[in-house]
Amino acid sequence: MRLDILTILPKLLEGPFNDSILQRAQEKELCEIHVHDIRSFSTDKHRKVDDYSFGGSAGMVMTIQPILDCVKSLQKERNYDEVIYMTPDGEQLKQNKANHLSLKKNLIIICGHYKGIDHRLRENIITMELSIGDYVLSGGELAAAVLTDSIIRLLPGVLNDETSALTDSFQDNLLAPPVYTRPADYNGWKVPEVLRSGDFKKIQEWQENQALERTKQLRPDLLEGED
Ligand code: 6GU
Repeated sequence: MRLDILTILPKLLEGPFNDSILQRAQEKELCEIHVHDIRSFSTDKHRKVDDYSFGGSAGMVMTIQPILDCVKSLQKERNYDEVIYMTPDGEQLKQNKANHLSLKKNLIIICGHYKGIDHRLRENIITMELSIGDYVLSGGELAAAVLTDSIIRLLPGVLNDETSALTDSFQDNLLAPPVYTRPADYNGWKVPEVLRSGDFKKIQEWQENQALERTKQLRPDLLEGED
């Protein structure tokens, strides 16, 4: 899988992509992540990437030219499955969307700033608009990092058996059961006996039951819809 991320703040994305699981996935050549500085595509002599909003509402708007030129230069090289725009008014990212995107080959992700990008880009080149929740971030970069992490960890070979994504919360619309490690008794705080019984069937039943009960209690909405 190849991800091309367009941003005016490339430095913001260096941290998340150059550590831990995302770094290892790239080193193992399971994915390529390319960060592009939108500003370097600006034909303006001051490398401007934004301008005043028509109609006079407060705040600057990201202009068409540098973003469109960057997207077009990428699309000349290869076919992209989606051109994703990160925006608080997009569809909220859920596990099923991450699963779906992890099967794609090439994705472009555009990070918005200021009051957003010129709406004509959204009408003409964007194929998917995603938000990561009902709150506003200063820009799309952190949201793009969240999206990227949620996709890359699902690629075959990125996680080992012990960290397998199959046992994550949300994969089956259930929260994960509680987990414990040694010591079995920490000054009187005890691990549930069943987990130490060695009875695999009983342990599995307990975990399934805990997952269901915790979901009912903490996230009953997950049990209602398909999302
Ligand atoms: Cl994708 N962008 C911004 N700026 N804020 C957000 C978001 C995205 N998702 C939630 N809040």
